[in-house]
Amino acid sequence: MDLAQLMEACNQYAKPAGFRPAYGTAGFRAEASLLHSTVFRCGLLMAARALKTGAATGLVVTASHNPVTDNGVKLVEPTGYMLDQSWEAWADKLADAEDAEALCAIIRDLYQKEDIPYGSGVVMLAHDTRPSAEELIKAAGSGVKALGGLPIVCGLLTTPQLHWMVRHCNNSLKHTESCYYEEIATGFSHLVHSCKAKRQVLTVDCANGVGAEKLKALAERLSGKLDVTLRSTGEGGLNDGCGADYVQKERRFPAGMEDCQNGARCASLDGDADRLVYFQRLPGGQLQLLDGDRIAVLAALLIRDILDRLSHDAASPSVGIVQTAYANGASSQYIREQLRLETAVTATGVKHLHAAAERFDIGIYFEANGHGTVLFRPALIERLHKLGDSQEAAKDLLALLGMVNQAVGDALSGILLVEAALRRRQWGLNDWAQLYTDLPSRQLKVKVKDRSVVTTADAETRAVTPEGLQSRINESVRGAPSGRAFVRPSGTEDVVRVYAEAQTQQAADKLAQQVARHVHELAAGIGAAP
Ligand code: G16
Repeated sequence: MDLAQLMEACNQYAKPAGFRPAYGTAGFRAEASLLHSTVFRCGLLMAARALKTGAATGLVVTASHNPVTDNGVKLVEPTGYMLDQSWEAWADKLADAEDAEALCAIIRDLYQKEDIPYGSGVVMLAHDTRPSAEELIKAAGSGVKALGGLPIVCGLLTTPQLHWMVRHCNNSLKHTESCYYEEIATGFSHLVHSCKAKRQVLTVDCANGVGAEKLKALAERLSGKLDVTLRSTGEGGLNDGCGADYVQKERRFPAGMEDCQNGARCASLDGDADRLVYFQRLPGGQLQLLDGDRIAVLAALLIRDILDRLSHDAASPSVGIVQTAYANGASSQYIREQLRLETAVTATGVKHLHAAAERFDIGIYFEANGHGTVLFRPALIERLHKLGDSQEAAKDLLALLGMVNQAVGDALSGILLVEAALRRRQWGLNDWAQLYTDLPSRQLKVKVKDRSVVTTADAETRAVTPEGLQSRINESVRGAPSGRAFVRPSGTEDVVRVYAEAQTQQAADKLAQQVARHVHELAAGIGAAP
């Protein structure tokens, strides 16, 4: 490490006065113009992480579901997973260092405490469609180079594509973008090759993000096996009145799809294509949402259908579903009572769900917002390869393994998962929707002076501070039939989130509003009370 060179580079990316970046649910996010120093420092961090692990790491410049004026950075482990949580504190320290001198001192400390060897770490860089990406990618590259590392600029990609590439690169597998399409498309083609179900057109709201171009490429690779019509492909604002977050939270038809016909099969991606929700118009005109909870249930049914045909000497592979407190109570009940599968509940954030899903041979994890995937344990993969010579069911599971992104939730591979599962059962959206009825729910956001005053415990189901908030929530919940509510500070937006569900929509709305008022009152809300 050349200290003089490092100091000079650090001086070029000064932190804006008063800016206090903090690693959140999935990395750093803020208004784009504030982020140059943060992204530069993440370049430093990931170059160091590459040296520590002796493998390539990754960095994606994206603010996912946030507005186009924001940006952010997601950090990728050599496994393709999110940055190891034990390093989040280093990310925070680096990002928050006041000046170049303080920054260099933290780097020295990092090298010493983590016993980092000197050398040149490889960091793969990608970005979404935000106009601020170009400058921020330059900052990330400068950070990597300032530690003597090698930035590999992969260009415009979905976040899950970069995660997939880093994982494949470190496993010495082909890891180009076209190999990504090839692998997930091959798995899909295998799973649907003998399906008799009539194919249905899927209309996809691409949130005016990177997913439009990449889904088009995937559909071309599948030449006619997947019929998609793309909307919000870039003509409007990113995530503006469209996208998975909008559809899931607002329960409204996204821009450009207000005219979708009753029963037409529709889906929404988010800005970096790591979330997926399905929806349709009901005869009464309302939007029916098929969210991440339902994708998890559908994936479990597909896996159960295949496992029922697998004969083997050893114990049946364990299958489990991981959710968060946002999971609709009806979905959790269905998983426990009808599917009879083990469940686990974690705090929000793929990093938490992913770790919990690794405890099963086949771990399905999905957040209600549509972020998730299906993980296979390495020992099971080995067994399946042995059984695959003689058994179709093992071949099917291996095809599923290739089709679903093992690194992180991926909306493109998620579409293939849903379409394959529906086609193999000869199901339409109604069959899927009829598995259970969601409890009515409502989500609200409350702006407060400092969201960090709200802290939680028990997988975010209990507010620890501010004092008195949880007892007020309990009191409100008692007044709502089948009521449940919780609050938590967002890790991607400057708000406190409120979730409520109850037996009727009116009761859920009322409960959410009451809880939002408690937050506003006890956590120094900004503006008028909700
Ligand atoms: C990110 C995370 C998700 C999380 C979401 C919302 O999604 O990857 O795991 O559910 O943020 O987090 P919060 O409620 O803390 O704002 P994305 O799609 O925005 O990257």
